[in-house]
Amino acid sequence: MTIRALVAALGLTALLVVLSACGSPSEAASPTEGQAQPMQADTVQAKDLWVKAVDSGMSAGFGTLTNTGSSDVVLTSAASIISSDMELHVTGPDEDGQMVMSPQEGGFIIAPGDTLVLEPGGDHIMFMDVREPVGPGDTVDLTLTFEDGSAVDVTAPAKDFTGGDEEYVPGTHE
Ligand SMILES: [Cu+2]
Repeated sequence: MTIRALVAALGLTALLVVLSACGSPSEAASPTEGQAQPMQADTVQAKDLWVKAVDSGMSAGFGTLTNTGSSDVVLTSAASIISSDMELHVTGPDEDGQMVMSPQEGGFIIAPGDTLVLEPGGDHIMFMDVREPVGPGDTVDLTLTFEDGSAVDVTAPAKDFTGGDEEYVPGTHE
């Protein structure tokens, strides 16, 4: 090996040491790099939730869900002890222009920073089969489950409300 080659080899080694030395701390300093995505349920902020008071049968839940994260969140199901069967519904005109509600296949997608508004006459959480009367002021426990399997428990007061009585059109309407 010539002197020149040896110097070059040493220089390269020194350069590699310098590169790896400054590589590790900068990786460690980056808070997001190499970390798992937060669970979807942890990035959703639920506000102003309420449920329509009802003696039995169908009812609906409303409020807002805000995605505070940096990835899409998909609400795929809701569950509550007051109704064995629940669905996520959208409301829109049928062929005759009458407002009807139907299941949202695949759930509600909420983009980062967006707020899903659940309101009478629009999107809502549907209680298909309430067995026990739910009176105004009662508290309804709800579990919201997201696409990644994460879930959040929320409570919603029941309120008297007339309206939101759109006709129900069971799934796969098209
Ligand atoms: Cu509905």
